Amino acid sequence: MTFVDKLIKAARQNQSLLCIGLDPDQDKMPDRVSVAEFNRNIIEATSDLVCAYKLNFAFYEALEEDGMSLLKRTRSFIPEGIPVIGDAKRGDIGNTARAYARAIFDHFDFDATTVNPYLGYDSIEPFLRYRERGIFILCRTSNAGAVDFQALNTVISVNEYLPLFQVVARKAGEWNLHGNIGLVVGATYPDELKVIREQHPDMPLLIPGIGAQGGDLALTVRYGVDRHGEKAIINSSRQILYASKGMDFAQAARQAAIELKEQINQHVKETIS
Ligand code: OMP
Repeated sequence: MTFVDKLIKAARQNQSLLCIGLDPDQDKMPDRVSVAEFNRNIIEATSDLVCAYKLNFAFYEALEEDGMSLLKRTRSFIPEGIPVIGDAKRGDIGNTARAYARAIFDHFDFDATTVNPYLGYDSIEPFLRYRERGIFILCRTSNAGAVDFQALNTVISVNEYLPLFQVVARKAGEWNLHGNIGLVVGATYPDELKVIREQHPDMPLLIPGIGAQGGDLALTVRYGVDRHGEKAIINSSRQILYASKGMDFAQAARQAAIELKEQINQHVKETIS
């Protein structure tokens, strides 16, 4: 089964476009709970409410020598049918990219990953060879500094200019020979999201920035979903994980996930009706 098939199946089964980002931060967790316990409880409390989980490598790497085993253990807590994105944002020369791809797909067995396109095609091609896995290319990121490079006008041909993020989106279409590419677009840039969805009506879009970063949920859904109201993976991490700092953290996360999932579904209904 391909990543997209698995994504659509989980989204339909749970009636959800919500992706929970499992980004563990010990300063925000109850003191007596280990990271493994925290993640396991969050997953058990929310796995019927999501279309995917996303694990950002940074939060595991920061846990020093335990980090990599916690990443693998957390991945193993997630039920079989739910796709898991290893958010590693890799980008390096081909030989190194092959090692990154082996680690993410063979060792950790993630269903999808995120990659940085700055080094060009040969840095991404080793990931694309894994035809059953999803490769999300950073296109328009959610942060304020996204404008530093991504908004710059780029010469395409004589008298033709496009902002760099649109060049990335265009290249992603050309590189998508196996149908396993998706794009990362921040919820904080709805106008750009609209342009990218119009350019790629069928591509899965990973959309972070809802909750702590203040992205607009109504516009994110309206511009992010495909014509069937699918293929938008709407990520929220801190808003769900740290809904409570007390021992009721898992129930609080469940409640926050239910509310967000229902709001998303309401907007989907309005968008496709
Ligand atoms: P919250 O802001 O806590 O919901 O977390 C957002 C998650 O999405 C973090 O893991 C970020 O690293 C990630 N992210 C963004 O916030 N913005 C982007 O443009 C891209 C990503 C990502 O690739 O997931």
